[in-house]
Amino acid sequence: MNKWMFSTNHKDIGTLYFMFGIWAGMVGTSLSWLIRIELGQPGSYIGDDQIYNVIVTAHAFIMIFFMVMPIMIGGFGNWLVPLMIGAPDMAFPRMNNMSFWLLPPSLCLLLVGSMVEGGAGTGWTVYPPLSSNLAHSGASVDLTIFSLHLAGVSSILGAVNFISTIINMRPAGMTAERIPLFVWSVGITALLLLLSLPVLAGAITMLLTDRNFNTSFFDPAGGGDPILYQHLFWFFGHPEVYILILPGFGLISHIVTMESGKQEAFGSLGMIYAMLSIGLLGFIVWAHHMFTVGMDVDTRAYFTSATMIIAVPTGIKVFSWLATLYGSTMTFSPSILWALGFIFLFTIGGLTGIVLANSSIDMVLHDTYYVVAHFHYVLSMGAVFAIMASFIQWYPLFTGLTMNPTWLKIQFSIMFIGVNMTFFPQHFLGLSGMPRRYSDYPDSYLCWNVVSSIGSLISIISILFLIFILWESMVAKRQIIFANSMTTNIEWLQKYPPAEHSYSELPLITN
Ligand code: HAS
Ligand code: CU
Repeated sequence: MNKWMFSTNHKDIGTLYFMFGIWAGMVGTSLSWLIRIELGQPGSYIGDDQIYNVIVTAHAFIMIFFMVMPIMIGGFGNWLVPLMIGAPDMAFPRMNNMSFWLLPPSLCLLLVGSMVEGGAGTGWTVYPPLSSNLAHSGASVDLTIFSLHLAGVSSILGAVNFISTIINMRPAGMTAERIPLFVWSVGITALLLLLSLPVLAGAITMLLTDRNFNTSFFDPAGGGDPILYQHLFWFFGHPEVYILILPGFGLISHIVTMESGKQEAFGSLGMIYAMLSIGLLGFIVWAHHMFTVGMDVDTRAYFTSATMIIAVPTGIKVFSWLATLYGSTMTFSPSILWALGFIFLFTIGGLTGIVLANSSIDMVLHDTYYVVAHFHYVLSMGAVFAIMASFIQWYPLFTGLTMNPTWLKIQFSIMFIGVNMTFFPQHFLGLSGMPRRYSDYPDSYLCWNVVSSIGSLISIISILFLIFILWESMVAKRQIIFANSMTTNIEWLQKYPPAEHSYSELPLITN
């Protein structure tokens, strides 16, 4: 155990991230279940609106910072980036260990913050004045801020590590356009983290001093401005949503390429430029989250236009995946099912994003369930489906074992039904005006809320089934030899290793 905890090996650390992320995912899922229980019937179930808001807040934080990011960047990034560039390990292996071990204390602070003194019911955006010491006296919000500081340090160190690894530890022949797409996606993600997290850190530090040391950065009574906080938060927050999806883009590119039996993704140079454009544009659209603060019409026009332009590089990604699949013989293996699910449902989520980008439409849809539906399509069916596809695709590499492919396909079908049943009706609720972050609603919203809650139960059942499939693969100790799925065939894995190209024979760049 000790050997493992202090390991500097990228695979061990990747595995630690997976275990951490899966555990956090279970906590986050439990919280989402509480939300859907509360909203599955009219009237109050929990009986306390502050507690309801605390649950919503913790759900979002845990899913974003302790589930998706650790699994995608920490888990897949650590496992696959060194392998794909043929490096022996990450550039700073001991710092890599520290990045991981900053997360458990961060999660503890977050959970303690939601359990003491009424909890932090601020939403993941932590807007003042709700998060100031008048509306949230007590230690909860301070603990949440400390939690974010630690998670931020962890991510920044991780980002430095990935950037150094990718720039310095490639073999001599691996020029930029030959770097595998997943490695590109992690590199760009790391850059976004490096540039956006310090802004969040600054904002929450200012909030901390407003709360505890009588500054008034965000308090008009002292000459401050709460809108400043929103600008700072979303300058981080919007790049953050691309941080959550870009590694998924990279993973999906590899799965689609491998499963169509091709050597390279369609338009892989275009894919690289598309990811770079998404990363760059992600920094200049933040105020589309703030259309209702009373912006002048020109600013609204700018942020609407800039936001909509992101559909172009994202469209390049979607159509390149489809073009990669084109002409290949479909295997319908579990991982390609998840990847196809990703492409389809992420596109739906992206299109509702374009709808929300129109500032005049957003005036009515802001803070309604339409927004909740949008971001769950891109996250619960985008980021999570990419994670599922990849975990299944690379499980034989990680463990040497295979999961039952028939069961995996059944599990995919159950989850596909569950998530769509949960989140599609939320578009209707939003369009008819149901606001987010309330624990109750008028009876006219009952029907679709019941459908949504039943859907969430179906998703939870499918996750339990996945845990069973995982457990079964471990007790059966089924080695990767001949399974009826291509992805679980070791010979096939050897023939087509996770990297698009294998450069391991080439000499390392040394400087
Ligand atoms: Fe978003 C709110 C707009 C992508 C996550 N987003 C959120 C929130 C989260 C989130 C978590 O402009 C809520 C934050 C909170 O707590 O308040 N989002 C967009 C746009 C895109 C987008 C334009 N979002 C994402 C991704 C996320 C994510 C990726 C995480 C993984 N989002 C918004 C806006 C809000 C917002 C508003 C604020 C709403 C409010 O009021 O609070 C784009 O990146 C999506 C591009 C993808 C596509 C699909 C594929 C492209 C194809 C090409 C053809 C399409 C065309 C468009 C030409 C567009 C196939 C035609 C348009 C038609 C409608 C047919
Ligand atoms: Cu945004």
